[in-house]
Amino acid sequence: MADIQTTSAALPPVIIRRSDYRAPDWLVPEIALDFTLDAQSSRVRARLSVTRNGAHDRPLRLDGDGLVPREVLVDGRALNAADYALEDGALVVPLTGEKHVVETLVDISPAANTQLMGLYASGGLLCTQCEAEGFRRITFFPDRPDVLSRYHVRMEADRKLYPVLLANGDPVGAGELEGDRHWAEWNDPFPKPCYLFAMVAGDLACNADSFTTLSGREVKLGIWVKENDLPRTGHAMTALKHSMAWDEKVYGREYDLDVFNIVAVADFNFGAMENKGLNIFNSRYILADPDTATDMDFDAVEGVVAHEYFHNWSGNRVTCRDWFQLSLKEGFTVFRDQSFSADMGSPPVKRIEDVRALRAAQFQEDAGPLAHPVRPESYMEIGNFYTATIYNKGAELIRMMALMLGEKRFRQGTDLYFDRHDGQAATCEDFVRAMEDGGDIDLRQFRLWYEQAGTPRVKALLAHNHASGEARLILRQTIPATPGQPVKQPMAIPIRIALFDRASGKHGGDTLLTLTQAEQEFAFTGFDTPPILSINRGFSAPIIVETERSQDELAFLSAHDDDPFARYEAMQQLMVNTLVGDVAGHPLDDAPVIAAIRDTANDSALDAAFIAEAIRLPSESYLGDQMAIVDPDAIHAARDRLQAKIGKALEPLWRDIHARTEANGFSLSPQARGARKLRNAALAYLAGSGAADADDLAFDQFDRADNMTERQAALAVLSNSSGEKREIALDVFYNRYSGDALVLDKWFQTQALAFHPDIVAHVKELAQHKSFTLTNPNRVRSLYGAFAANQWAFNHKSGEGYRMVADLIIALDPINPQTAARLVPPLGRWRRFDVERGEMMQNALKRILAQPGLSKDVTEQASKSLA
Ligand code: 0A1
Ligand code: ZN
Repeated sequence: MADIQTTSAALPPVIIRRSDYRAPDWLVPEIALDFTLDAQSSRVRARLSVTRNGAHDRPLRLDGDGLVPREVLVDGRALNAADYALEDGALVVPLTGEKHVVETLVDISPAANTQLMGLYASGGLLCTQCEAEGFRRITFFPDRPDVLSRYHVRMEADRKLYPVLLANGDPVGAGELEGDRHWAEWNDPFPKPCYLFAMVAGDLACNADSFTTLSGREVKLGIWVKENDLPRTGHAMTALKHSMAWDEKVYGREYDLDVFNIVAVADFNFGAMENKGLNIFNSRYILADPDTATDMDFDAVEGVVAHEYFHNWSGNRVTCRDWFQLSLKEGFTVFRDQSFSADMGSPPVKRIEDVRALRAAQFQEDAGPLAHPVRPESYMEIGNFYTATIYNKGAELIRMMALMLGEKRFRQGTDLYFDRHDGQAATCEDFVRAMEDGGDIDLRQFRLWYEQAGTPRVKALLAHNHASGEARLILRQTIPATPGQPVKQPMAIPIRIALFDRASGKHGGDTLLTLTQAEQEFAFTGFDTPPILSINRGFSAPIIVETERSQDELAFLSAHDDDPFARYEAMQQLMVNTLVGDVAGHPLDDAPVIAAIRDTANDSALDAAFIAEAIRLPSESYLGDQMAIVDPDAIHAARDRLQAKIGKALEPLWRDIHARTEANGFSLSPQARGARKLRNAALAYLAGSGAADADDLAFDQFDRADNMTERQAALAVLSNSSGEKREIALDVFYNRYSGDALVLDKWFQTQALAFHPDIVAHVKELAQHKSFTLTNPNRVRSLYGAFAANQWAFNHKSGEGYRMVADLIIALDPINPQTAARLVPPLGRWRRFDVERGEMMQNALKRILAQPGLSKDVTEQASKSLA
């Protein structure tokens, strides 16, 4: 059966509201699923035990998307078509009793499913993706997270094509059938919502291992991949075992089934999926070895494996009542995976990376037409709400509560949360209440963080009185208007500060202030001279801080702040001031920036990874975020100029670093990784300096590297260059890795992120390249996602960038609306640019909206972006 799209822009968009929540009319305590699998046409028989929930006379409504019922039976009796109805794809069955068994039979086509939601085919595998609303593309069911069922699954398939048959829970039987077919049965004892259902059939090899839980139960672990990929699964397996041990130690959470399986698939809309006992991953978050994965990729594998594993408690054992509560599982789980990764590596560097990601994605979202609260009030298509706000800002909310409570009381709160809500579909409010009850804190005002969108701005003014030795800190908060929320109330904002004495370079202690009013004053005594303010240390709150600190004061903090995040932040601010001054035509002296970079790079007490972070220039898009109207060309030019100056002024230092960080053999140790990061930063500054031999140095690094971290960084440097080595390196790279999809993605991505005068033409050519395809989301993102993130290139004054991305969205929408919709937000930033660019972006959005049969996904994003 074809991949029917049942919803289209032709119908008036249905808006789902949080305030409309109503408990389900019917519950489904048990479901038995019977699959006869085939790529072209699979048969699905579902047997649902349903019970009426409360006193009402409403019929049973089973969601469906593109399904045609071949049979419908109630308590074993076949119904005629006149006995049930189909409404918007859903099957509506009138029932008279309190309990019934309802059976349906449908045929679906995995091979025709290009949306990658429901049951689909990927490189010879059959696999599922059900979150958020994919289960309704497999069978008729109340597809909402507050209907929890026990699943019994039988799978039958060709034995040669699909020798491995996996589903949630524990395996309970398997056997051979005639005609070279076989079957397997799986049973999941934990009631779960249907978005956590999963099944995989394919020819897979297994990296098998085991883990003994705290209470001594042995869990069989399996990472299932294509045979060739087995050698690249070791890092993921180590990460899994570390995650299991960490969750026991830090949260007291043990794994609960006898098996835990992970499958890697090449075609996947998002990162990975936490299906109970059977996580399904985008292969880019499983496969890693030094030759094909960068250090960042290794970290991403570790972080995503942990994230999905942690969902077993924060998401599966305690799930969400409705999709407005998505951040209940996602914010908390991101906070858990961030804490885990910090514990596995360097906490300061991890915090810097996380804040950079938050600012790049979430702050921009919060400042634009798609801004929404961490707990949204309404949506058209839930697939559009897997956002940086739900995930990353949601994690910051949990982090703030953890900070205010302290380690012990936060743990009391989470223990209470898991105890109270185990086996339930809960709400964000339930989480906050557990923090209050378990941690003994009043979070009444804090709840506004869940309700109000927009990044709070806090203005800090520090006044000093010589006579009294008093320093007064005045903090003023404002929260900008966002769509549907013109007026905001002051929030409870935890801000860590320290006041430094200029002479000693020290401070008298770190203080946690909680700002609760629009304006508040805090007094500190004992300062003979005006102290220097270190504020929002550790990035204690997800806010924008505005201070009046001079370049001298920032330089002081760049050298003395003992909070690594604040020290990094001071360096960044120093550079931002210089660059924004240049763009605005009020250039500042760049000597303090150059001196701070030199001193940081030479500070032997600092580790190399931190140095590499601290000396890095702010991104062009972060600089744009600091301006009222973004001028992409001026920003690009100013950043180039400063990079060249730093490169030239410190050329011997960069040469020295580059030479002395060359490793003799590969290692994944923190020292070796730090050295690579610093080496790549030095190479970038050398290239920026315009040194005559920069391309040669880059090519040499590219050629000799025994790891992808150095090879890709060198390729990135060469991609910016107009010299002859550029093409040579790109060809060598392509030919070497043309058989490896994940590395080819890097080839596309590196070029799309480049600063090359012909970048727009390059991306156009790449879109026509024989290795480019619209059917693989990783490939689409590696070219168009990267290009749209390249501020200078995407916002080319010709408008070519906007046109190309709009064309892509239009072409991709009928194939994969979810992935197409995720490329819309860059076009929605039109208010941030000059009138000419703004008009071209709006025209691109209008052109998209004018397409007949546009998906609900793209319709929602494009219409909100224009508003
Ligand atoms: N719950 C997953 C995210 C996810 C959501 C939707 C998907 O559909 C394509 C896939 C994954 C997570 O947070 O990891
Ligand atoms: Zn998640």
